[in-house]
Amino acid sequence: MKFNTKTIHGGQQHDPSTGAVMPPIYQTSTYAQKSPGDHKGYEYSRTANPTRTALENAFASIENGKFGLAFGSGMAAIDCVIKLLSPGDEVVSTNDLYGGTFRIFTEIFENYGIKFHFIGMENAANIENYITDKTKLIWVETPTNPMMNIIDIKAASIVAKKHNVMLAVDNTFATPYLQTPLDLGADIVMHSATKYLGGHSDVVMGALIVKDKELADKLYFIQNSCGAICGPMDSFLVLRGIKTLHIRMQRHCENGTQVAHFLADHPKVEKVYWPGFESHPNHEIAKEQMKDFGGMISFTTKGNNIKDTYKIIENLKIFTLAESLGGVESLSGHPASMTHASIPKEEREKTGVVDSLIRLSVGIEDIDDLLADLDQALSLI
Ligand code: P1T
Repeated sequence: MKFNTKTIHGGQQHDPSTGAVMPPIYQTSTYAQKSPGDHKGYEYSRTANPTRTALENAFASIENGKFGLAFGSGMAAIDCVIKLLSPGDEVVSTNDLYGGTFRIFTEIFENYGIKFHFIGMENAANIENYITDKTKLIWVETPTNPMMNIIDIKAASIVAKKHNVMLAVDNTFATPYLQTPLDLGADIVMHSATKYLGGHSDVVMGALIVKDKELADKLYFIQNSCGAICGPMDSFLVLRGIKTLHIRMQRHCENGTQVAHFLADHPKVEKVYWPGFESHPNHEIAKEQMKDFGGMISFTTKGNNIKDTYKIIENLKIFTLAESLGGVESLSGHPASMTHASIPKEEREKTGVVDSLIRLSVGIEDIDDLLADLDQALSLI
């Protein structure tokens, strides 16, 4: 199946009991057994639930993996990956990443004796310099949140394979519409399914996808043992979201392209971070590993004045000022005080997350309305 068919049919079957085209929301915690162990494949909904299974199969299908796992949030999915490790193990992570990921690494897992090296990965060969005999995992986010840095997944996977360490890729910003990291050599793909996979800003969820059975079994064991699963209603919503992922992403990319160029040409805008520009660092790698450039854009205004920044985000009318991204509606965000507030100022400024940075999640509204909205807000400074 091609991608646009997989989003709708991948891993799906009509409900065996009724023929229902969409899986029912199996709102049940438990399942009748005839005799101990004699059941129809389901025992208890922490372990497995048929609506969640349908979604997990869809995750596996769209990412070209074999096994999918759904969690109660993106953070719960990341938590599951790090629980593969033991005290003393080391992780090499990109230094530009979602603030919550930085927080769980440094404020939760460092307390359990896991060591994290945060490094610039614009040159993936640099990763090798931080690998020791204790390194077990390389953590990549690409494009990164919020600077849209591009990391060469194939090059990172060559380093990972050479040193026999796992490569995990947070594919939240790109989605499998734009790139499939497992095909480029990654071992684990992670998503905040809250974002583009769900697509409608109505659910918080996380996902993991792998190809390897042994790795999948370890992750399922942690998922079941620690219990950070999502419920059947949320599983249904994300499954429904995935069915339109390809058409939504196509429009996000079209609108993103126009917004990025509009901002780049605007006299009050200083810098625009969007991987579609030839001048964007690693643009050539983006062209190689992604199908298009997405609808996430960050920018700064001339003078780097926080008052101007606030004026813009407070006065945008169609772009709602809110955390999160990837829904049908356009959002604006202020990473320094919102999504990346958990990263110390001097750390975030090193990667470009300055006080005047504005992040846009360009939605799928009419492009004329989006450009007019940006124009009126920028005219106020
Ligand atoms: O919010 P949650 O579903 O738990 O996912 C965490 C997460 C992980 N990885 C990336 C790249 C993310 O962007 C996120 C969540 N991000 C936001 C809420 C945000 O506004 O950037």
